[in-house]
Amino acid sequence: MAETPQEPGHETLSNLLQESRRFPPPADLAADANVRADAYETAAADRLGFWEEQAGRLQWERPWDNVLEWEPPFAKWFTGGTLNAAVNCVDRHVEAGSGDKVAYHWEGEPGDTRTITYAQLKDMVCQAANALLELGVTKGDRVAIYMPMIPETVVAMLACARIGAPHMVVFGGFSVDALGSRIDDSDAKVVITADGGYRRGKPSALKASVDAAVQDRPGVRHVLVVRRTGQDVEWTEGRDVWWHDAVERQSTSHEAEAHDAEHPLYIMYTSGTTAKPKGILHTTGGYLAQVSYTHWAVFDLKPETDVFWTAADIGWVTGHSYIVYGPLSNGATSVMYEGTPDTPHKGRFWEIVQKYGVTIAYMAPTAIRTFMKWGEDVPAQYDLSSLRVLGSVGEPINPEAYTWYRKNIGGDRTPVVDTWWQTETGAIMVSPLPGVTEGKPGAAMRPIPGITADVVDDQARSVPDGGGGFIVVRDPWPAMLRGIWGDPERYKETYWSRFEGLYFPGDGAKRDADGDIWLLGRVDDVMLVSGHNISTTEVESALVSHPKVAEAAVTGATDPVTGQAIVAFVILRGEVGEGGEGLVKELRDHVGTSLGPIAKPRQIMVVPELPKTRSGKIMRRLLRDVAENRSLGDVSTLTDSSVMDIIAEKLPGAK
Ligand code: 6R9
Repeated sequence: MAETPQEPGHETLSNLLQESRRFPPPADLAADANVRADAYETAAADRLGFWEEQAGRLQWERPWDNVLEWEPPFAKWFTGGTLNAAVNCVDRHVEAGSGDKVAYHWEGEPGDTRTITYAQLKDMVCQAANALLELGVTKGDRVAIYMPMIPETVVAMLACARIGAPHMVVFGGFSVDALGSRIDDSDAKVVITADGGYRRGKPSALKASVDAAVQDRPGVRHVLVVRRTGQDVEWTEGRDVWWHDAVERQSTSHEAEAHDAEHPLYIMYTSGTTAKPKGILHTTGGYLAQVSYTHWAVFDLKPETDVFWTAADIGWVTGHSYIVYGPLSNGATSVMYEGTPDTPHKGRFWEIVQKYGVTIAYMAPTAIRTFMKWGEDVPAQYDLSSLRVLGSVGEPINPEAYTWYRKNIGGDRTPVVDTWWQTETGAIMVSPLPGVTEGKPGAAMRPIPGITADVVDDQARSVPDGGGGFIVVRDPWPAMLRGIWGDPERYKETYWSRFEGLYFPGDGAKRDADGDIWLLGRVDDVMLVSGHNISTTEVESALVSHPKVAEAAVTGATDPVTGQAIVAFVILRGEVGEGGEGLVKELRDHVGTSLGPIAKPRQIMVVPELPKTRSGKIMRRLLRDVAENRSLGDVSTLTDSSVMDIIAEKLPGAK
């Protein structure tokens, strides 16, 4: 452990380096894999040529003149080229004879289902595009989308893309304030919403939040409303329009214009910690090229036979890239599910896998840890033998969660790809390749072909094997953000000022003895305890490796003696109950044995829930507020704001 004398602030704990479990790719998958080991070298030898080849996966109206124009830190990819993202996702598959192929097996939470073919999707997208034009939306206008997980959400996004109106999707769980501030910042002209959606067995209202948000925002000229739940809604004549009135009477043909490769495709806000949310801007050609390539390469997608399921919300970048643009650009068949994993029962996800024969499933570690908490008997009741690749995204996956996922969901057979990326990167950046990489629980392994990510120390020097520091990206990549909407200075400052000439995503990382990369969470979350840098991820992983713990969140709280002290919040596994008297000591000792005495939490609190964002990320800053007895900061991006009340009930200090 990190007792070796080094300069304070430089050491990393070494427990994860001891992970010795290895899972080589299954022989049949490797033999037939989309990507082989030589892809790394080929891409490195001619990076731009490699991405040019990937852009060739798409249908271009006019080919590009230049692959890359790079005026650091501003990149333009495939300049001079023109294409239409919606045509690439839909029309071209229909034209190629795949109109009858299923684009989405959609499953509503109450159990209603819809099957949408590529031909139907094309008609719906054209109708919606015509309706948006009729509502006065023109190329370049921003359209806000605040929707449940229903097919019309995808249709709305593609209709915007088709006419060149950047969409701005706001997660349906966000508050009125969060929606309002995003409408302001992006200056959206139209909001597309639904009366409500189903969550946890009940219709939850969306239109009411939109009403509250647009009330004092006359810039929003129309609200287009899908009827999903049939619940009562308030109606503002002239402004509000039903989808079934405005869209369904439109012609199913719409001549799509090809847009510049650099035409804005969408804006997606990331919440940040305290500051105002950043509108991350993505453009068309480079984004689509990398999303399409990574979806095909990282999941070994066979569009003819696979059934792909990203169990995430479309209001998260993961939904944009791997429910919508990746799968559709590859002509894949996807599953889309509206609701929560425990409605009406805890086996809902596995029932869906069994029902549709899902072959590739992609989800967040937070979901996996929840399934661990519910116990392995739940998935054991379903036939999951169709699965051949599993993916993880959103947070570091603890080695324990990885092995549980592989064993209980993947039948000890499927590779698990731990994919590291961000809203800002647009697409997967660091990940194993399922037919090439020997899986190692907890490690995202190495940059995918064509990406030059590295781990550097605070002087921007590449760290040797066994070293820790920060993840950076050396060269521009096609799906990179093109900036922060309306704020180029903040873009430079946030991502390009920490290390000269390098993109800094804000995550800590280390390189193990084999040279493989481990992501350690946001650097803001790193704790400094008696001069030692300790990552929250490592303490959390140590806690989760205890058989009684399902989930753990760790934060640093100011401490008069050690500078910062480690405070842990744990959720126990279902069968453990309250845990009993000796549990806290047992857990502290367990962390001490796994990581060393310095990493022992000062305090461990057993809680029923943890505060999380739309993507399942734990909002550690709120826990820090609790640990330091402060009133809570901004909670508008919590998926469920009642969680903090539940924690408060358990803990005297929390308000
Ligand atoms: C796709 C997405 C980005 C942040 C990122 C990092 C964390 C995502 C991860 C991961 C470790 C992984 N993150 N994937 N950390 N291993 N496989 O999550 O985008 O919501 O913008 O979050 O999520 O901290 O910087 P976004």
